[in-house]
Amino acid sequence: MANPVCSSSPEQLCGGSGGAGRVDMAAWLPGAFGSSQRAAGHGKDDLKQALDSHKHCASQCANGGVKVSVSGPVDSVVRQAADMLRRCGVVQLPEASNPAHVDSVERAIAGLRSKTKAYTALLDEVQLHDGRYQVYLPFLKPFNTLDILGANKLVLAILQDYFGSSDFGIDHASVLTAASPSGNQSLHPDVSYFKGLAVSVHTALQDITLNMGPTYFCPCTGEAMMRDEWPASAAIKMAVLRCKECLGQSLAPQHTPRGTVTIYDGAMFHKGLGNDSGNPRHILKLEVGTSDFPQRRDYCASAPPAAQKQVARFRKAFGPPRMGTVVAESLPIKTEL
Ligand SMILES: O=C(O)CCC(=O)C(=O)O
Repeated sequence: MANPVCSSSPEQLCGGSGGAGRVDMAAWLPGAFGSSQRAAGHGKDDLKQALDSHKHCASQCANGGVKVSVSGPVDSVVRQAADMLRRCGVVQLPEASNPAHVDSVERAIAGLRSKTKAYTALLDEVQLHDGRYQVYLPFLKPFNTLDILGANKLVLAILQDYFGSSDFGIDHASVLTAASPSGNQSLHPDVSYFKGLAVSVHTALQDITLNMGPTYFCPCTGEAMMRDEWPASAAIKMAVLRCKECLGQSLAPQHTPRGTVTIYDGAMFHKGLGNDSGNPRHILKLEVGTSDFPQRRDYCASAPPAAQKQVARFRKAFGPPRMGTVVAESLPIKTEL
């Protein structure tokens, strides 16, 4: 039998209580919209307003796009990018990584691939599904600088603005590959908690077209930290999980030029689309979390032991309070796995 939440239009989700195919989400999340009396009476109005505002936000982000040009005064670029990330959950910075830089990243990855034993030890074919895999990067030259991982000064300043007063540090770094063919993933957040705890920084290592299955986003999703906004954002999250589709407009970039840096909050719903282009899609993936969140989340628990060892080295070098940006230069650099 069809799930009543998903067989309802988003309007119906908010519109009724108990009619066929209609679900009163205020009743569905008892107490979420204030006192129980209020939830029974007016909670659905609050939710209707929140859903309208969510849909408006998603349309603005999907139609207006989430790109911020990196040219112009740095302070203004940083502010615009962090604002876009807060508002839409995702921001794209075309040309944040220049062609020469992407060339050097590619050379370094080719070097790693040529060391078959080390590459195989760092390969993870378990955590990413539907034809995707990742190779964790070793904490070795040239991967042991933030710049090569996609966190140049501009990206660091955006992260600093986004995380505000919270400390933040690296979670892990890998190269994600979506082979061709690879399937359409199901929508998921990377972290099942609130916004503002973890972000992904993806650098496109090639021009990514729609048939290469770019990352697809449900803009403006993710649980809010603010007490007033939390119930509605949690209800929307539950509805997306049940419906397996964005409630508002989705965003699938038609073309992501090589060198584009995409930053998104891990609480936002997203998925990799299917790749039937005949070419693999490669992304440099850097994940960053606040304070001890990377340890608590423990994303790498099922990664190969050699990968876990490298992740620990990255976390030690690029940990809180500001991704090791003060101490990184003085660290001894190991040259072997
Ligand atoms: O771009 C993709 O293939 C999706 C990546 C993804 O979902 C993830 O890294 O969590």
